[in-house]
Amino acid sequence: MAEQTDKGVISWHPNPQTPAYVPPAGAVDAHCHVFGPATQFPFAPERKYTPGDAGKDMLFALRDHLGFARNVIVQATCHGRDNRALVDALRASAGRARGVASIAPDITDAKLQELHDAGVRGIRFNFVKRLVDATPKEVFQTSAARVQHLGWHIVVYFEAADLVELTPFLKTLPGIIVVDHMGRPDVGKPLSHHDFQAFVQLMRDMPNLFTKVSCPERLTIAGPPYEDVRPFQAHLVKHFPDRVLWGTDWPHPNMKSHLPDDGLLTDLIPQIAPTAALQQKLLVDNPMRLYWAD
Ligand code: 0GY
Repeated sequence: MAEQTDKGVISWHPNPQTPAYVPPAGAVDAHCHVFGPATQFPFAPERKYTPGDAGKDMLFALRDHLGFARNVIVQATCHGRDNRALVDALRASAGRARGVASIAPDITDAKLQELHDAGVRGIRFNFVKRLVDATPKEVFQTSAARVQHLGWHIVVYFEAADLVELTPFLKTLPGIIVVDHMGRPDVGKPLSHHDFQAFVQLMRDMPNLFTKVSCPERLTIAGPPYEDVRPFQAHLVKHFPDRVLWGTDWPHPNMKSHLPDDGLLTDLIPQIAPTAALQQKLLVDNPMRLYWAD
């Protein structure tokens, strides 16, 4: 269970197992966050949750423990559009981390360039209502246009129930679009259910769409080892091997049911990407193309 401390909620496993699975050389954990430390990087006033500190040193130690080479750090909503903790982590990573920021549409070109120089390669649009107040789609479209000259892509986070409404918007976005956590399917419904098939069809229709086969700990109904989520992950890896990414989601914001063990999550990779060739694409080739192309 998550632990409420006087400094915020701890929802990550303090002693993740050492994975038996060894990721390929250069493997990327393409979805993780940093929180604070709050004394140095205060959380945003508009945040919907307050986590405990989970800073860059902890993240880099986890990266090494799990056998990964690189991280993609995604700006978490608890830091709002204040990307300072993210930028600090990127600069401290010696080139081993790249970032996804949250920006305002009127951000200056100089500030965008500063983010780029730090290692930011994308921006995130969040539609999950429990995490953020709604942003008009036109605002997101302006932000998307602002970052095209930098070659950045767009990360989108939404719930499965919102896919139909969001599809026309997604089709207007320029460049590469990465959907977090497989569009959050309801894993209580079968793989063949039209909700998940609508997402699969969108992957077919939009060659610029990528997805992260991440967050079984969030999507599961059964609990660890997340067998109910595995068919969804494996299906996407099998059918879209060049457009899938994987990440731990450490430090697992808002997890309440249990503390996810990142070692276990790593050990499950061969079950969703069963061959060395698929693992190489999922963990190395695909994220390197998106985040370390320059
Ligand atoms: C995730 C998922 C969640 C939180 C955030 O930015 C965030 O606060 O993304 C969530 O609560 O589902 O990807 O970390």
